[in-house]
Amino acid sequence: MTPKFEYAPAPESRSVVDIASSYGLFIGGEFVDPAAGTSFKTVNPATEESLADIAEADATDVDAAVRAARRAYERVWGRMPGSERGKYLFRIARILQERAREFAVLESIDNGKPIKESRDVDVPLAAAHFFYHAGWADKLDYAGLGTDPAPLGVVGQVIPWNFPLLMLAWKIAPALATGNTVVLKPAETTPLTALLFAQVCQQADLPAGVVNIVTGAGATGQAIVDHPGVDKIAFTGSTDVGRAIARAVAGTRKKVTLELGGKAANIVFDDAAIDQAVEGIVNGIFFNQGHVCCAGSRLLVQESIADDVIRRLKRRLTTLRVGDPLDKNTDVGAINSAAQLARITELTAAGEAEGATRWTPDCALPERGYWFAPTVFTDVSQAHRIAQEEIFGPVLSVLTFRTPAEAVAKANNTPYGLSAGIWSEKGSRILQIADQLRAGVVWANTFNRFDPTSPFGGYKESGYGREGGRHGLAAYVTEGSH
Ligand code: TAP
Repeated sequence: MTPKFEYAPAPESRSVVDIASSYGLFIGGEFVDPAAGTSFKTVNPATEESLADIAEADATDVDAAVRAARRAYERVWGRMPGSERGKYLFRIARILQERAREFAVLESIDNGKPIKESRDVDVPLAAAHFFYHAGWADKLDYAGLGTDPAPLGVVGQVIPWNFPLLMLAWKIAPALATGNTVVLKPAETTPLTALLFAQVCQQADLPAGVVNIVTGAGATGQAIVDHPGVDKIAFTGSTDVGRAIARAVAGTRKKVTLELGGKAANIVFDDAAIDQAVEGIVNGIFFNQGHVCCAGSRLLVQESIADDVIRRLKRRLTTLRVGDPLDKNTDVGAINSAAQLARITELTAAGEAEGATRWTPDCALPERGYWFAPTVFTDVSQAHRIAQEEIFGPVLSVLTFRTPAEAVAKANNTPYGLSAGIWSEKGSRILQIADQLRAGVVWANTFNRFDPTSPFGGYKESGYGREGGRHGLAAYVTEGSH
């Protein structure tokens, strides 16, 4: 089948959502100008067109946001019965559902991800996260966190650009359910859905200052981390920045949770249902352009079936449609930024230079915007950079193994430990291998499945702390008496 790599803008989608020409900071329940009056632009990565001017928060603005959050915590939110807090969370969840189309279109415009993913994954999961935590708000005594677990106070939250709304939900929902107030910084390249969420907080009549959104780049995040009035830092992003944050909070009273990078192995055994596994491999690495911390970026396939799996995988990849994120038929959207595209380009060039074999489906990419064709590397050795470093793009490195022991050894041969996948028809084998994998999440005969009830988080350099489920609540309360 001829690949379709066309880019046809879908102008009608823009009419679904209003994008203002400029946005202020959301502090104390209202949009305010930044103290220094500076701003930056957020760009549509599929067209390089500027979408809006975004206020840049400095330390003065962060201080104002932390003070607003402290006031809201002391006067209202920290004292409110859980049953009342739960009502606000239910209200937010319902508004997210009602405005789902707006959120999905805005997310795809600002981030570059295909609309079918923002519509079917990001936005419904974000709403589900609020529904789930709304249910916990009045049941915290039964969460196994000791009796009467108390909130921590003001929480600083810093999130990346790959799932802007969903990461916001992962951060804000448990913090609010447990009675904390929040100062959140979205990533510089994807602030728009966080700013629309600020409007949802207003619409839900959330008390002023319970949620504050401060936009900016790394320096804004650092100002949150360094602020003495913050009781806890929740961070999702790269391992390098995570390390810097761990150093910055060392010796302070601040609690910290870190969700960092990954280099997951997707392990296919010779008894797996191969077509199903091929779908799982494609979803594992090409979902969200591979901008996924738990992406199945290393395929470990048993030697006896490797040729067959690679042949079927390549055939499947020629049917993927790369292009306009707002087109419902698009499978692979735009790379989020020029900087990320440069990183992917650099690492894939290193893959070739180190001797791996590069393959992409025959394709023409749009001239404007940031694009990268789905790419598969074979003849990859464990020492190659493309087998060790997180590429965070639509690039799969294929390695082979002979025995289950070799599969485990190779899967664990990474500084990361976030996720893994196992494909096998034998339940006993799945349980045995899962037990030996040093990964926070192990999927069996599926990949990239998320649910608010299920804790998510890593080992080793993938960070510490869990998000989601009962375990995720623990990060937002003091240790109660058991
Ligand atoms: P980072 O560069 O680490 O950025 C993450 C966030 O931290 C952004 O909001 C960033 O601001 C901010 N930041 C940058 N420097 C900072 C500093 N010194 N102090 C405080 N905050 C700072 O990561 P990214 O490029 O956005 O995201 C990709 C990485 O996130 C990948 O490694 C990926 O694996 C990881 N990730 C992990 C998970 C989980 S759950 N483990 C989920 C998603 C992503 P600016 O963006 O404005 O610079």
